[in-house]
Amino acid sequence: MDFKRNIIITGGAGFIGSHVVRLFVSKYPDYRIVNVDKLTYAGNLENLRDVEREPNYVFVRADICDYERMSHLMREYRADGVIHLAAESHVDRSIRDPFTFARTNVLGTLALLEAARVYWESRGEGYHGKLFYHISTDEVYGALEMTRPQGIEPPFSTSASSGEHHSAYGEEFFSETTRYNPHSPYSASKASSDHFVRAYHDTYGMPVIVTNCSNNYGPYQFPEKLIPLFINNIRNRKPLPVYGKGENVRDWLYVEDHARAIDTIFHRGKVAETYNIGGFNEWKNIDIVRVLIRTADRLLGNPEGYSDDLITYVSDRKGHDLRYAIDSRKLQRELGWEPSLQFEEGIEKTVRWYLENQAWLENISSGKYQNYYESMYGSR
Ligand code: NAD
Ligand code: TDX
Repeated sequence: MDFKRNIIITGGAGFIGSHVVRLFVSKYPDYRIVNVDKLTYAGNLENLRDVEREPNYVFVRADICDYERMSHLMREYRADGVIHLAAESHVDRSIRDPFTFARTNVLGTLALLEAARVYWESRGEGYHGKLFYHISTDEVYGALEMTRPQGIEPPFSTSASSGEHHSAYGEEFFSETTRYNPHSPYSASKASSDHFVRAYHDTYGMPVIVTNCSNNYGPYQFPEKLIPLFINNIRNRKPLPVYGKGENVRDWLYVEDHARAIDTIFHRGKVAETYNIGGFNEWKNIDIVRVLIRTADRLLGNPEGYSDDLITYVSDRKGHDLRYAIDSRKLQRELGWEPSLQFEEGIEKTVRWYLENQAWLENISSGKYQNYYESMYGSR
């Protein structure tokens, strides 16, 4: 069958990637979606059970650092688009094991870029109709100051129809022109990969887009990250390890809204541009933890306040960035994208999903999942 487009999505078995694959496979039956994923501890094909039999979906287990393999896949699937999400994504792991982050996030991105460049140039059609779309993070911009008095009630950050926005936590936001200033090995590796992608545009003329998004939350996130970890711990009556004083601020976006933004930008974004993606939704960690406790206790039928005593303050993360806040007005103004969900609604859906999908959590936490897929797919 001839497809209108052939798109390689890397990291499609991970948290955000699985939502992007699901959206593209179902919305564009005339596109072939090739999910290229190494299936590290964070990759899980269970996340894609509902699309795995679709005729326009292909899964390939491969490491993006393997240049020969990436070149082969570009040719085999006649890829005209790449949406690159594969990465090592957890800050705490990057502090313990920075080399793995440099390898996958920097060298892996470079291998993929080079494979795309060589293939597209070999076709002799120029770069017409091609796009290398790189998914990155707001963490590359570093940390913002807290400059406003505390104690303002939610919503902590609002965007008025006048285009103005306000934050309870500070005057500044990250814009597309904010200078890069990464602090963790994770964000340093993502910053480096962003630079390589832009260099491929400036040097070879390759059509690229980079987007930098705020913290995502929602179903299928690996339970090492704050929100799924804490929901799981509340359910199992385990301590909730809050780093430092819980005062750090993150800007949260529902994962399906990120996937929709990726769809919009892939189709209508301007080549060589950067777009920031976020929902003007800042929360202090400790306030998020309280919302999670309240929601989970209600859904579990526990009395109000039942899980409050699980909060446990632990040593702070090394180099812990104080505040992230994304200014996404360019994306709203130029491409008309807006987040669809209010935070309260998104959190309710998310807590409910993890409580109802205990088997998913147990499988990936127990290592049974890895053994199963090794037996299914070997080391291919
Ligand atoms: P994740 O850790 O859930 O998934 C990463 C996926 O990449 C996994 O399926 C894993 O198997 C795969 N992978 C890792 N190394 C690979 C390799 N060498 N070759 C092939 N596949 C490999 O990550 P996520 O949270 O879904 O993040 C996806 C992307 O979005 C990352 O690039 C991340 O930097 C970026 N991002 C994440 C967030 C967030 O809040 N999670 C926010 C902004 C940007
Ligand atoms: O146990 C915890 N206790 C705690 O206080 C964990 C896991 C986290 N935290 C804090 C650290 C952060 O301030 O909660 C906040 C959120 O932590 P994470 O869920 O680890 O996310 P973060 O470090 O902000 O990074 C995430 O968003 C940006 C993703 O993991 C990145 O891939 C993305 O680029």
